[in-house]
Amino acid sequence: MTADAAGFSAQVRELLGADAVLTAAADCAPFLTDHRRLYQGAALAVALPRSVAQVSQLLALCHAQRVGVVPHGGNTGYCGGATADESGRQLVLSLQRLNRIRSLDAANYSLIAEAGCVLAQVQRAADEADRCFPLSLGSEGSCQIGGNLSTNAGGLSVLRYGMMRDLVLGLEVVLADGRVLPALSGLRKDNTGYDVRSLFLGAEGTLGVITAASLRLFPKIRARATALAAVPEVRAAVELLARLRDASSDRVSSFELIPRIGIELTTRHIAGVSDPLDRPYPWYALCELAASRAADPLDALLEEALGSALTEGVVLDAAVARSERERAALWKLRESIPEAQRLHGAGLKHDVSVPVAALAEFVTRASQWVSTNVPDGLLIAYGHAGDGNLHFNLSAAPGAQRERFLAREEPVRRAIHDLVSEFGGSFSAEHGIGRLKVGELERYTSPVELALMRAVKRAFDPHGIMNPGKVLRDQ
Ligand code: 2HG
Ligand code: ZN
Repeated sequence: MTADAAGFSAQVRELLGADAVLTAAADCAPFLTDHRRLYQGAALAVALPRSVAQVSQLLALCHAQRVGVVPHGGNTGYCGGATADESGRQLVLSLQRLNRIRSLDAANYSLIAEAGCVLAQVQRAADEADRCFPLSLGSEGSCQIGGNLSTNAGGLSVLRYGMMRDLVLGLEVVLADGRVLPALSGLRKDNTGYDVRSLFLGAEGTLGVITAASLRLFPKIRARATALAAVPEVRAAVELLARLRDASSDRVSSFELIPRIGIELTTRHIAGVSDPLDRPYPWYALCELAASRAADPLDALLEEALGSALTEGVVLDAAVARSERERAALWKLRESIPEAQRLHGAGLKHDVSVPVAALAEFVTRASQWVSTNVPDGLLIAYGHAGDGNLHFNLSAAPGAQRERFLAREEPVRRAIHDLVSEFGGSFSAEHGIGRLKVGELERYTSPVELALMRAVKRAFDPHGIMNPGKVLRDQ
């Protein structure tokens, strides 16, 4: 650490207390690399404030000294949004000690959670009050609410409840200069000018640090019906989704597309995963209906809808979960795909969305491009088909040379994202921009929108100290 860096750390220590500032390399290491190990950063220190007042004092100090601040949650992001750069001149600000559920108002169907609360903790608090907080992600046991808000997280029940943005009633944010924006309203209606709060959602900590949020709750789910339906093609999956929405009075809570290779990889690499059907099919849809009324006959509705789809060739076969254990097994199969892909070896990820009605044509055209241009690649396209969001990922095919395969990253990304853009889609449906997709944002966003984003950034963070280099490049 340089003398100057040591001086800064000493000031931070004075503000927060010695036990809230990490500087030793081994202590800082877990905060300096991202979940996918794409980036390796360095930092002046890692600060672990315990209160909003401490976050405010810390930002005022960083603002005065022009020190870049990198907010850090559960570190489960896919785009390096929480990793400091390599300069060693930024401060990592972990929110993990701000982890209280401040209040829960069952009658208002809302709760206030601090940014460092783990998502599962919020789900549990809601459940204990006979309510449901519906955001659901593979990483819910470790991701934090602040990160969910800052990346506008999506996940497995967006179809029914929306993205994190849709689940927010109010926010408390510490601004770049240390001022606190107290906007923790629990109101559902509040038409009072610009929606300033919404700018922090999805901003990935580039406009301020979210310290708490007032979140929407829903009736507790007491009935569920879940099935894995085999379908001949993506078009049939989209047709099945429409039928299920119709037949269930729109009670479809998840609809996840899984390709055959997804079943092969998970059954091969993940202990306890098995194929519930007795022969292979090209595609599958994991469908779930959910209702708050325990007596709702969801199983019957699902079976009836699957039965008629089977008769008409929309569905080829289906496994309906008969117990909570069987349901968990179906979800394990789906949720293990990213881990199975990681264990399989080198991978290229694309988190794309297109209008749901265009999914089938997009998959056909993008798959054709991959098979012609990436013969050593294995396409693993899966995900939230109900939202038009696919993880259009590639892995190295058996026998492929790893380095050669990975060297194609840029042209593959370009071709897939260009095609997505042709379909009016998004190159980042739910994983955000972070550091990884800054160039993509510049390429695919209209100059007018980019200019507005830059103006917002300047207005909120005139000295560019908030998560520098994320979302927007330094100007
Ligand atoms: C999922 O839906 C996650 O499982 C991860 O968003 C996607 O690994 C991926 O590409
Ligand atoms: Zn996903």
